[in-house]
Amino acid sequence: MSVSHHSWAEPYKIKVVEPIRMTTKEERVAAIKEAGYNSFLLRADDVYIDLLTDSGTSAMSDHQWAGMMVGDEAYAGSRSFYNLVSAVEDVYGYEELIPTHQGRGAEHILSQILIKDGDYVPGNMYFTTTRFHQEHAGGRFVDVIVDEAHDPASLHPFKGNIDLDKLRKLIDEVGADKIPYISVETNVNMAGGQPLSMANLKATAEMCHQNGILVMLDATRALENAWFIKQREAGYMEKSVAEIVREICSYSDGATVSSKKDNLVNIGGFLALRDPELAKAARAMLVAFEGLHTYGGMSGRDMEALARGIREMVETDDHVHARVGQVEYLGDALIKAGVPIIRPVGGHGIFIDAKAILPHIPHDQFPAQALTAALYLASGVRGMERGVVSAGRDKVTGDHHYPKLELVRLAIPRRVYTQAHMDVTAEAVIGVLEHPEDVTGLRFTYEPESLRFFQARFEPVS
Ligand code: PLI
Repeated sequence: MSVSHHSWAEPYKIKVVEPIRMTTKEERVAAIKEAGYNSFLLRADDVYIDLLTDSGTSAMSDHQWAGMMVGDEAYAGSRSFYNLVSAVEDVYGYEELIPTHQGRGAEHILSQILIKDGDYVPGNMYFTTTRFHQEHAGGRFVDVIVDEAHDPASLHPFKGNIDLDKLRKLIDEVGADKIPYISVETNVNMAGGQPLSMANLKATAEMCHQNGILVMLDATRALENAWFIKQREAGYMEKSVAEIVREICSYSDGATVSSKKDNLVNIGGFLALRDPELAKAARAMLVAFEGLHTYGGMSGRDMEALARGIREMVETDDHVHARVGQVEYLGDALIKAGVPIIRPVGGHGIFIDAKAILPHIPHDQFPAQALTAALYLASGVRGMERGVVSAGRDKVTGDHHYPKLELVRLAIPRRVYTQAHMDVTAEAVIGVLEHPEDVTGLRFTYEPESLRFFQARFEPVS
């Protein structure tokens, strides 16, 4: 599918290293039990290759680290804040910046200022914290992603697309005045890091704006989405990812961003808007829940590193080429070995189809949670469940949401691991698949009420 003309290599060399340690089988047996079979509850010291998340786990550049030293810690009017404002304006094209401690801080504020009790918020598949804040504000999330997104084997090049018929139907059913905005995620995380096309985004924005509905991006992984548009959509091959990111944002009225991903920092995020009145309402929330409007939830050095990370990610196309190239390298190794993973390979990680591997484990015994624990036990590689545990319960009926996708995610941190680490990871996954019948289902011993996947505890079903 790639149309690139040359093979990739990392456009950097390594200046600092951090030792990692392989554990023994006995240590891992004790660690996973102690963690209640939840990879979120493992200590990082007990992990060999950490693919829990690509969030906040990037390696910063020397230029970003230098920025940490010259960050301006003024409470009000920090120079680093203004550097961040101009980076967001130059790269994303939004004029109003509301800095937050991370993505969910921005989601909280956006949901509170726009959603009224009883409103509907359509989106291209849910994300955990995004949907939480929409529901917390009294809204109801409605999935309007294309059907192909729910099919691990579909090779559709834009599985993140909005299904315009589903959106039209929702507008007809509930009325546009009950839909404050559509939440459009770039490179949809829960679908496997799958992009939406520029044409689809444009058509979605037209339908929404004709009906007075705002378009709010979750632009957390807009860079990776831009790379796939460049590879797969007619007319974009000669454009830079910088131009494509700008065009993606041009169709929207604002965006929430978790800067812990594309933006190459370990903490931070922002809400960006066009409408100054809406920005005023957001800043009123900001000072109550995050901090003064010129730092929000970040220190000056965090804002300085972020401003530099935003510019760095689009400085050349080589960065994102190597980033997505490394993910594809792991994906290709697994596909070659016959491991069922979401295809096409996504932007930020590999998503293993646990239901296909563990047909003997019923859905309510959490196949993906069980496979995540088994992979850790066998190899020290840490992934994350993205299935029924992550999906939580229906607010109204109290039943589990049963997503069609029951996945183990191996998310690849940016600029952190080498190709050899990818080889070892592939070997680990292939090893577990030699005896899938050894993996048993799990049941809750503790189930938190909301965002349960973070802190839930389990035990094996005997
Ligand atoms: O973790 P935060 O609060 O900075 O960002 C929340 C968030 C919002 N949108 C999307 C698409 C995300 O992927 C996201 C966080 N993702 C995490 C933590 C992950 O492991 O994928």
